[in-house]
Amino acid sequence: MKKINKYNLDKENKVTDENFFNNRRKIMASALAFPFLINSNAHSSSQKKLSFNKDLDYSTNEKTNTIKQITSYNNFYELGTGKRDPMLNASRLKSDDWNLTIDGLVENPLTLDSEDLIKKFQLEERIYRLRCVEAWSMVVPWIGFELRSLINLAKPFHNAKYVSFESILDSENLPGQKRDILNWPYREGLRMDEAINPLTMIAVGLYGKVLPNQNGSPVRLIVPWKYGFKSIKSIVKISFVEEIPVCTWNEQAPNEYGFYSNVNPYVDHPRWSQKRERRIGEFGKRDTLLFNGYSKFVSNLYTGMDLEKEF
Ligand SMILES: Nc1nc2c(c(=O)[nH]1)N[C@H]1C(S)=C(S)[C@@H](COP(=O)(O)O)O[C@H]1N2
Ligand SMILES: [Mo]
Repeated sequence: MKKINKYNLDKENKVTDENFFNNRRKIMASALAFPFLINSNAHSSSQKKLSFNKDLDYSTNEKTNTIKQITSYNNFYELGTGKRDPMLNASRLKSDDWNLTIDGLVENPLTLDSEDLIKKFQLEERIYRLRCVEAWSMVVPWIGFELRSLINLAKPFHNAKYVSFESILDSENLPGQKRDILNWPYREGLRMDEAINPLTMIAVGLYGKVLPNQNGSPVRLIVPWKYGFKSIKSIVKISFVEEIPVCTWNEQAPNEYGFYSNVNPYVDHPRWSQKRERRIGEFGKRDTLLFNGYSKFVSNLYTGMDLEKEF
C-alpha cells in the first residue's frame, strides 16, 4: 500500500518551489520582450480582448505552447474524437446567449450570462501546465478567476460536500452528441476542498482573448493538478451536492478513471504508463511530476489517503 509520504514530497516541493520562485521575474520579462505573445493574431480578430492582471504566485515560468498548438490539438468529444476535430468543427458550438446556472445546496442560487462572467470578477492570467491522461502536456496562459470567488457568491450550505459540473447538451448541433460515444452531457465533479483551493480556476479566455470554441467557450474549469479530462469545457451548470457526483470518464470506465484523477506518475493507467509525458511541440519525453508539479499547493488535500486506491 503506497501512502502519499512515500512519494518523497519534500523533494517534489523543493523542485516546484524553485520553479515558482524563478517564475516571478521571468513572466514580467517575457511579457515585455515578446508583446506579440499577448496579441497573437492566431485568434480571429473578431474575438473579444480581455483585460486582466498577470498572476505571479501560481504561474509557471515554462515556455507557453503557441496559440496554434493550443487551438489545433484538443480533446472535446462533443466536437469529435480526433485531435483536430474540435478545431475543424468549432463553429458547431453555439456559445452566444450563454447562461451558467449555479444551483443545489446554496443560499444564493444564480445565473450568469457571458457578460457577467467577464465583468463580475477580476480576471487574471494564470500560466498552468495541463497534463492529459493520454500522456501529453501543454502550457497554457489561461485567463479567468478562482472558482472560490464564485463559490463565495453562491454561499453553499454546510451539507454541500461536492461540486458537480455539467457541459452543454445540444445534439442538434454538436456532431459528437449525435453518437453515443459518451453518456451526454459531459459531467465532472470535485470535492469541496478541491473546489475552493486557490489553484482551481474558472477560465473565460486564453492568450488575451475570450476562449476559442475548441477550448471550451465561453466558460470552463481548470484544475491543473488533475488529468485534463477533469477540466470540463463549455459549462452550463454548477451544482452543490451532498453525494459524490457522476463524472463522465469515471462512469464510462471506472477501473481506468477514478473520481480524483490526480496526476500521479506512481499510479499507471491500466493500459499505459503515467511516468512520462510528451510536451506538445517537443521531441522526446519529460518526467511526469506528482500532482503535475503542484504538490506544494495541493498535497495537503490528500493526507492519509491511499492514492493507489483513491486514484
Ligand atoms: N465537455 C468536455 N470537456 C472536456 C473534454 C470533453 O471531451 N468534453 N475533454 C477533456 C480532456 S480529455 C482534456 S485533455 C481537456 C483538453 O483541453 P484543451 O483542448 O483546451 O487543451 O479538456 C477536457 N474537457
Ligand atoms: Mo485528456
